[in-house]
Amino acid sequence: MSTAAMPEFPAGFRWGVSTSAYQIEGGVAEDGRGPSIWDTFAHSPGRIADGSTGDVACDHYHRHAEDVALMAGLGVSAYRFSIAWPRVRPSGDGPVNPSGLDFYDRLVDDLLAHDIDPVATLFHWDLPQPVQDAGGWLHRDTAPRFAEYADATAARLGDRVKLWITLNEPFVHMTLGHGMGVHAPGQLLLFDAFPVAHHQLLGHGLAVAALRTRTASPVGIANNYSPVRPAGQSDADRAAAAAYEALHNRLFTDPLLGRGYPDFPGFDPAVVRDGDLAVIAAPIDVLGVNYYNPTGVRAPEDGAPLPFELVPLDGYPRTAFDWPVVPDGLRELLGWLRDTYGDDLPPIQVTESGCAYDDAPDADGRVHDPERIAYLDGHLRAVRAAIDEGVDVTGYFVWSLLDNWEWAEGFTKRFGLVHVDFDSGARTPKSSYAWFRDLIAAARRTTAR
Ligand code: IFM
Repeated sequence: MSTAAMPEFPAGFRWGVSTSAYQIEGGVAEDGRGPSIWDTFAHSPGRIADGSTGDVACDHYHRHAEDVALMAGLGVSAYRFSIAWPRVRPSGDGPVNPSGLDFYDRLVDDLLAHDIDPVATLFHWDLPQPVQDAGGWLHRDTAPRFAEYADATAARLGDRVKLWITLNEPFVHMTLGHGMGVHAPGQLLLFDAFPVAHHQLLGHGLAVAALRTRTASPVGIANNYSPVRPAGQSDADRAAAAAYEALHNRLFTDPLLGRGYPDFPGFDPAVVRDGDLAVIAAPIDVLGVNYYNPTGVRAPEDGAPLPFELVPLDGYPRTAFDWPVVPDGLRELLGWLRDTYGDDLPPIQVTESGCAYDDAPDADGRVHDPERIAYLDGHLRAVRAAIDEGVDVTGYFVWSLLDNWEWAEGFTKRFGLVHVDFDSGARTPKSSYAWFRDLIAAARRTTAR
């Protein structure tokens, strides 16, 4: 970790933390919430590493006031949470459930009372099970259903949410959920999962239009990106890297920013109807960027089903997820976005950045996580360097406020600034929490000068 002072950030830079509904809320059967695909998946034997579910998770549904107090203690200016579609419209297309919205109404008011901007994500993978039963994102009708849910949510919260994010990481939901079957809904369709990309994007575009009628707040989407590193300089390795870049980094961003779909082997344009691309390219105010690590890629063996093969990137420290820690990859990525999309690129907020380590309380009950401090320090310096290089980055959200339920990994991966005892629910701020608190306080002092 650098010993140099953290460089100053621009005035108004948004300091935040991120979470998502199914990963922290629990309360899955309360106040009219219906089942989501993640309830179904987590309760299916063999799907989750430790056999756990999100039934209770961090019990945030009941402990939200304590969690907002933790955020206030941290001094963040924004909190990015997600709204559970199955709380708001449990059947997907039936009546809106006002009790479900009550929960978010209280949360938003509490955040505002603590001077924290509510940043709401509308879809972080917890599709109502009835929508899945009707075809889910493979089916075009899910797009207007999503826009109706967005409309109902913004009708209630549109006057107070300060930034709307339509979808979180639609690439991950397509590939892990529908291509490879390791996330809900557990489908193993490989390239036949592409309609999931198009229908999510169509849902995004329709939701943007709905949100614009309900709120004057900015609207965006959160994509995850990974700078692609070819294993060698051969034409074959470079072609493989370009194919992976089209899939991971451009499939969801080219059409959003008005460029249509990139060329990608296997992409079936038959699902794209006249007018869809214009809906998808509705102007957005913010591009959310989730970054964790770069990806190494080489040419596949002859006859392999994919046009690339992923290879480990050696020579870097690794997180508990075995992900390489490459802070400069974030600077590289932000520059790539600026160079690739130029004037079409809206201002960026880094909507997720963080790391998992096996953090545990010591004999005194304190949780020391120096690796996370080094990780965040490095990634914030990378953001600052990108700003110096001319990229318009206006915020940074740590993933995550709390240790939480990490999807197929269950409770085995801890990403929080705050340790959570998953038996008792007790929260213990880690040393990274104090570090981030002090960093925000110092940034506020310098930008207030
Ligand atoms: O926990 C996830 C989050 O839900 C989406 N982005 C990546 C995080 C870490 O895996």
